[in-house]
Amino acid sequence: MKRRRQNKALTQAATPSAEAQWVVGTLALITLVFLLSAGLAQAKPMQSELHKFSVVTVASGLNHPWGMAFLPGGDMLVTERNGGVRLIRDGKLVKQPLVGAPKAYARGQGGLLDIAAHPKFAENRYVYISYAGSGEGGAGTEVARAKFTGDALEGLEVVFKANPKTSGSAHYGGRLAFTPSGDLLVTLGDRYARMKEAQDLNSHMGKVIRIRDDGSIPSDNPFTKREGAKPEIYSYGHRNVQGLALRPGSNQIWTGEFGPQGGDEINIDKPGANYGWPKITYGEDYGGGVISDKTALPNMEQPVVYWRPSISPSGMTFYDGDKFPKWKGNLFVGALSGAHVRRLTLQGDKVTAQEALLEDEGERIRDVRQGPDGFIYLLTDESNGKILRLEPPQ
Ligand SMILES: [Ca+2]
Repeated sequence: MKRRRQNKALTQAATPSAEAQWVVGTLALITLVFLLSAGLAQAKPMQSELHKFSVVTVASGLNHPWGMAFLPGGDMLVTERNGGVRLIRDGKLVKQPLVGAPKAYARGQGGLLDIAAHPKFAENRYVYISYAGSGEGGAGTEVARAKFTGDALEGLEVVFKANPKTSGSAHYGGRLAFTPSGDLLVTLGDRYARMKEAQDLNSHMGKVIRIRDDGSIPSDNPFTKREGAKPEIYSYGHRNVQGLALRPGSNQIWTGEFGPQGGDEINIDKPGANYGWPKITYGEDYGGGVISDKTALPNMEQPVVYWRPSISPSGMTFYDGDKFPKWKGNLFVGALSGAHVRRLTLQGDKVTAQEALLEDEGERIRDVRQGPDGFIYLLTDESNGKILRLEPPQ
């Protein structure tokens, strides 16, 4: 009995010590988590030809983030390829994906793709989302819009479906941009059907299209009066366009597309124009086969620049902010296989210099955008994908 009491006393004596250990352990863990999150927010200094800059991790833990949209008031929406639309509010990633997103065919390169806010978002709350949608025949690029209520998407409504749907899960295109007149541009890949579709005006594959915000056809689209042509088509002969940017101070639409092995291109997109794929190309088939022995043909557009070997140009943007004055007017292109951000200096419509930024980071860059704050935002294409921000050094 006495011994038992003694044991109990020992046990009791041990309890505060265990608690103390627990408290110390928890404090250490909290400190570690704090230090780690402080580390995430910490700016990593970088040197480039024209500017020193810092890379800040805004958020991590995103599943292959694909597109981003900045909303008035400071919110930011980011798509994840596996189906999530994520909200970044007050600079922090909200834990749960938004309810009400379109159901995407998330396989291969398919899934949720880009997201864009309506130019009059402040009035109508519309956001537009592109994605791979499944249906009869396989899958194809679709665009839907919904109203962002502040914590959910409501009233999802499909405004465009690429026709035909086909098997396979590659080359959806999917980049979105609004023109100054309020029309929506959508890029559509060739779905890896290179022998025919991109040149066929009766197919949406391998095209850039232009629609009104409700999905109807602008009357001045180039092929509205041509029999057998899809009236949404704005330009054709593309392979897989994932770069789309309007050049500030001009009416120019610039696109970037993946070539096959070699032959990635940046083009100035003109209504009705043919960009040549697969009749002309600076690339070759994977493994070295010939796709075309021609790099130019009459009535087919030449790229502003092409890359051999490939860098895999994805999202891109012109910089016109005031945070990096010497980068003003430059085109920034996210490179996937190249794993860097390519900065292009332009003189008129000519590329006069190129620089690879963030090469040492080795991140596949899916999208590049300029934020309303004048900083440059990047998405990394990883299962633990990140939103990175380039800002002047602190
Ligand atoms: Ca071309």
